[in-house]
Amino acid sequence: MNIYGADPDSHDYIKVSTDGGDTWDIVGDLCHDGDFYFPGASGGPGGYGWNWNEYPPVVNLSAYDGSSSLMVAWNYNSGGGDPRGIWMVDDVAFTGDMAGPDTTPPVTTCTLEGEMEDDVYVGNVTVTLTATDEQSGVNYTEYRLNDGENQTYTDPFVVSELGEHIVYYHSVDKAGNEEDKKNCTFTIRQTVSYSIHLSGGIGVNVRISNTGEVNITGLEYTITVDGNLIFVGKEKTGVVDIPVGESVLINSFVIGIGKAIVTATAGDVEESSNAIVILFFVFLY
Ligand SMILES: [Ca+2]
Repeated sequence: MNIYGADPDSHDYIKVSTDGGDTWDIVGDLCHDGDFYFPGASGGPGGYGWNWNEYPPVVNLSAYDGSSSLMVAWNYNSGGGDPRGIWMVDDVAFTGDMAGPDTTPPVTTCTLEGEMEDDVYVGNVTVTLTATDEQSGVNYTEYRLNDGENQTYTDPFVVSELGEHIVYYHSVDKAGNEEDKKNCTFTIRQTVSYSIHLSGGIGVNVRISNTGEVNITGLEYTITVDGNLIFVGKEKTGVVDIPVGESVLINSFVIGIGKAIVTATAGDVEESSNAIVILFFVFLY
């Protein structure tokens, strides 16, 4: 028999350890908990008895279901003015369904809540991670949003930033089984807004300004100069990226003479103007 930290102040506790005796949980207080007093037996406080020979204490250990090992100890104190405590175990019986060691990782699910149009969210998205584990129970759930830091999940969190998002998540149970990493993805709508301004000079000058709240990438544009005597620069196409609050200036070189119509199209926005072209000068009116 081993003696584990016997202490007269903790006498008549039943304790269990899942780590080989390093730490102990109190699962029964035979001295102070009325559930362990036995009317009719002798020797207990207030007329109650502690006759554990006839009335063995029963402790529910279901909270330890799935533990790979379980040690049980009972602290017994001798009476008298100089009590001495020892831990002892005798005639212990385990009953119930023994599930054996927990080797199955938890299962975590990701739930998204928010207002949707088509399959895109149009406002804040609340992310809820729910983990279950059938044996030892969930120890913790960990997640990461996009390129952020790993963090321990405690409560649902809100994502409000526009764009595409990915939440990586997984859980670990109390037996150390680790769930494979999963992820859920969603998009919060990006509202793209921009304006086109035409001006003349040497060639056609088109300024496209990002007036929205998100960066514009891959915006296709077309500049056409439609006239009978336009020899160079009838059409120019390209693709631009425009950060929030910025603009790009595109020059389309022209050689021609006479009246023309200048049209600039970017995405689904179009601006046009009448023009007179004299060699490589363009006058808009
Ligand atoms: Ca498990």
